[in-house]
Amino acid sequence: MLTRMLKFVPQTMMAGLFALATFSVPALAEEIMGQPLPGQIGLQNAATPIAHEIHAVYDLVNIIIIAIAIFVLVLLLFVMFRFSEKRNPTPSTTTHHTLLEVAWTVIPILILVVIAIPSFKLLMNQYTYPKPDLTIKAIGNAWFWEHEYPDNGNFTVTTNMLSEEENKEREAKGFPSPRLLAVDNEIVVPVEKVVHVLVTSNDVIHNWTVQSFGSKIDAVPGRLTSTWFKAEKEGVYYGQCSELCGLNHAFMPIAIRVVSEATFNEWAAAMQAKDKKKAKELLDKVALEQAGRKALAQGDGAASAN
Ligand SMILES: [Cu+2]
Repeated sequence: MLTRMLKFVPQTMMAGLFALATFSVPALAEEIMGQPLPGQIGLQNAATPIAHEIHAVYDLVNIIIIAIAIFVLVLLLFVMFRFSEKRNPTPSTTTHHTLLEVAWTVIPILILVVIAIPSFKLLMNQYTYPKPDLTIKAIGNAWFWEHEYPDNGNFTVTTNMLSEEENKEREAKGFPSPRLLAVDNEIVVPVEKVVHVLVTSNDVIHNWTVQSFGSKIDAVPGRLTSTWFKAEKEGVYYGQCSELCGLNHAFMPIAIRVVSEATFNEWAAAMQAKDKKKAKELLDKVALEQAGRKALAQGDGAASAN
């Protein structure tokens, strides 16, 4: 808890200052979607309507926080200067000021109302599930994820994180393979479709989190929780278990490959037919295509598509 708070405080402050300075993420970051970037401050890029809304609320609250902090600081400095013993040797004995007391009660209430309105709207939207195009079931295990596809013949994708050596091997073959995020078996969903995720656990409490989707929900043994997302762009989106669950808590990433509907159907058919080789080949092809697009957009030409 303490380390969490220690980490959280400077990050929020930095992000706040950053938001004040620019109100956006650098243009380069725009193209890399679902993973953290070196030196990044602020939130990971939004890739769903809910994530966009989270960003809007985050920005609004940050602006209010910074404005209040500056106001209080200026007020303190003013009081220290104007009412120091030297400049104000005989202090006033005033103890009440009705108008001022009403103001410092009513203004904070109004500020809270301004925060509450978009915040409640966001909460409502997060828990209002549009009709699903696809439902998957995420099962947390110590320490890996399983995802079942009941709509497509009930096959299961079991996901384990790649080791350092496996990462290097993948990189050598031209696949982007971010450390602590890349996995052996990605889960696949179609782009621009509403996906419901039913979440549970086999052992202890885990948490199914994908930052760019604005999805974060506890995976509780014996219970079914849920979240939903509608990915706006093709690509790969990474998340992590976000409930301290034990020894390898930090090493059970979630990797979601968002693809066209046709590619999804092809992948799902191969998985259903237990043709794992074909499914894997298809995903490798898509991964290279998507990485190539990303590399071109960055203008560094290192597409490495072979
Ligand atoms: Cu976990």
